[in-house]
Amino acid sequence: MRIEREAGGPRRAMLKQKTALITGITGQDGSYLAEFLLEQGYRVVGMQRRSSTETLWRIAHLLDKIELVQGDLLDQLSLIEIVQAYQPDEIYNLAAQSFVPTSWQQPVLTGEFTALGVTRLLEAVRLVKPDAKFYQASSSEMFGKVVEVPQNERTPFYPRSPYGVSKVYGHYITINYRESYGLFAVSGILFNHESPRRGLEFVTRKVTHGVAKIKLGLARELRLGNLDARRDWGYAPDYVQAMWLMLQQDQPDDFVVGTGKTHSVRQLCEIAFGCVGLNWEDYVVVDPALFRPADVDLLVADATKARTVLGWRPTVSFEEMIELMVDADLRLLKGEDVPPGMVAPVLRRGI
Ligand code: NAP
Ligand code: F7E
Repeated sequence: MRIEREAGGPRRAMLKQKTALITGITGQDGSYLAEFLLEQGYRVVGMQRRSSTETLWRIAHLLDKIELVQGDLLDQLSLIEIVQAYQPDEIYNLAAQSFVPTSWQQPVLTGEFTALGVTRLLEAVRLVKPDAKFYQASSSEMFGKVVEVPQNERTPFYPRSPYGVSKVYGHYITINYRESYGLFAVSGILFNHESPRRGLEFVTRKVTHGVAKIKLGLARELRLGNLDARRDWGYAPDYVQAMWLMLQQDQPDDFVVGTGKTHSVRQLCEIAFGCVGLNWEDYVVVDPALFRPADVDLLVADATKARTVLGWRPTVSFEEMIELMVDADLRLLKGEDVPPGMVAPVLRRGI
């Protein structure tokens, strides 16, 4: 929180609370960002799309501290009305169709959410609150079939999925609104980041949850696709701090955020099964149905700029993160206390 002093001295000192709007607050990153911004003293407003089923489990522990408002990246007017009503100082656009395989099954919808949704939100900012600072959740998937190793802010893009293509659009439209209208709009090119709140379909959580099920006798095998794919995997709570730091700079700029270390899915399995004293080769089954039409083989970040300009550094190693995820999944499946924001209603019923 910033204390602003007015003319008249400290007696007239005024505490000005900043308002942050988060789209995608029900997702992994939205939940951690909301926690972080509350700790900084922000008023946090989360945009939630209408659903007939429960999507609030990651933020259930925050519901009395944040404000939720219904809106959808597909609906221009809802975005304009939300920006008008809350007059946010900072806007974090985290909402997206974020699962890469789904982007081949629903490429048009992915483009509507993940690409054009960014323009709709930027239009709302331009028309209603052009002095708001805007963060766009860009992705290392934009580097795709990488043309250099490691990847930094100057590395050319070569996306390999409709998701990656949509994120390239979101990245460039953010820069275009900055250059066309002078908006404080930044693009954070974040490499994969994970946590116990990660969706079960993403490979780290699929593996840690699968390991826990096998250890507890609830499953006998774990079916996976491409074990050779390599990713730069970091810990999600570290990454939401980088988002915030980007909006605290004097000038808007784009940053790559990652650990600089890469591991294969095979190594992920070795480490995760090792956490419970099992040999991954006894349980992992390679299923050709889980291979992607085009995959990203190798990602590794050169986050020098984030380190030097933002002072950002990862605090949790890959091995520590996988261990804490396996531990959290074991607790979840045993019905013990779990970290906040982890218990999906469907899992609570043991399905
Ligand atoms: P996530 O867990 O999949 O969350 C996505 C969020 O977007 C959910 O809150 C979802 O709401 C919301 N959403 C989807 N479509 C929407 C729509 N049409 N209107 C409004 N909200 C909508 O994703 P995440 O891992 O937190 O990632 C956050 C952002 O960072 C995403 O844009 C993702 O593409 C990007 N990113 C992620 C990573 C990573 O490794 N996690 C890396 C780079 C970039 P529901 O709850 O209703 O589904
Ligand atoms: O896959 C391989 C798969 O789905 C990682 C999103 O947050 O990060 C995420 O995208 C790798 C791929 O993440 C399985 O082929 C093998 O090479 O966990 P993932 P992702 O596709 O990298 C980026 C930065 C984002 O922006 C996205 O929103 O793992 N893999 N076997 C598998 N992947 C899955 N999901 N399931 C498998 O069984």
